[in-house]
Amino acid sequence: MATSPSRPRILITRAIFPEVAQRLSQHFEVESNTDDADWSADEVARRLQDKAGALTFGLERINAELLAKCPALKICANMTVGYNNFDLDAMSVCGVLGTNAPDVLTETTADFGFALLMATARRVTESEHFLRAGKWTRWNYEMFSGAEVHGSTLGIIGMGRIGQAIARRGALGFGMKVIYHNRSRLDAATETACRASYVSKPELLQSADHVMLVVPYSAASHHSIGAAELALMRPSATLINIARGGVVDDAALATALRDKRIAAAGLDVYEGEPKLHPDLLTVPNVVLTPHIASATAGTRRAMAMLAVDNLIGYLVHGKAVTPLNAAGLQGRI
Ligand code: 8YV
Repeated sequence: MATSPSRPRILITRAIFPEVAQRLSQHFEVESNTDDADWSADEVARRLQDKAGALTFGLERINAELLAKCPALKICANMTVGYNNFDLDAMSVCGVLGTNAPDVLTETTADFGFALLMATARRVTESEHFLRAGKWTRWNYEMFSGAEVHGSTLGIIGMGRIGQAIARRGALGFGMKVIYHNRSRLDAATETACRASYVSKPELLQSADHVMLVVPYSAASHHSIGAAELALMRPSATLINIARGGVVDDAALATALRDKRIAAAGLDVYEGEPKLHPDLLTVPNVVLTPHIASATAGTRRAMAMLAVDNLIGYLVHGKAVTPLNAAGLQGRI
């Protein structure tokens, strides 16, 4: 296709489906990280300095320092629902729109929350390691005895779209009693649809058999599950984190798991990932996955295409689909 120098320039900071770059190249001059190299913050800033937009992956820190080096930048489109990599205040001050990718991953991520809950409660990976190590030589009545899932109490912290999708699975699919805690209580119709009851955080921690974390990361949610909260949980309880690393104090969790303060945990996200707190690797009663809750080809494609819709919508037609700080931008662009 013939290129025009007037077309806006776009940076794709990680490798992505070829059709995503192809679609973007119909409207923009595209620079892609096709090798999926680990660009440093300086490298991202250097490559972004002449770009109007970026397709980002929730990993790049878009803050005042970077923005000062990127005067042409108008939009950063995350292909993730989480956007704790954006300093939205700094972006607003610089007239840069941030967008995320909600909704398209809700059901897939809720499925994975349940996969992790089931694997943790029923000790799926722990027993597989035992089998693969050649240790399964005889049957025993209490071998890998786990926790009941059906009919148990599911406590959900963070009752946004994904939390609600998990509540529906628990109540309708597994006959669970669902309790939740959220910054604000849901309206009565939504509570009824999810068959979920609002409780305080301490009550949830004390009464849930399974605690599922689906809360966004923020200064307020940092280490919101630490030693004190783990001490409130039942010794038979499980903790599932599909939210963000840093919501749980991983060091305190590893200690609680080692001391059997709680029965088990299932984790998809970690403080400082892809590095893990080393103690998490030494306790057997934890299921560990590498941040894959939204990882199906269809969902990841839909997430990337929503980010593309945002870039085209904003830079070509003047309106993004899922803007985060549009109000804060008024008068600045
Ligand atoms: C992503 C996520 O897969 O959307 C989010 O916020 O956490 C996941 O869906 C993950 O961020 C990988 O980039």
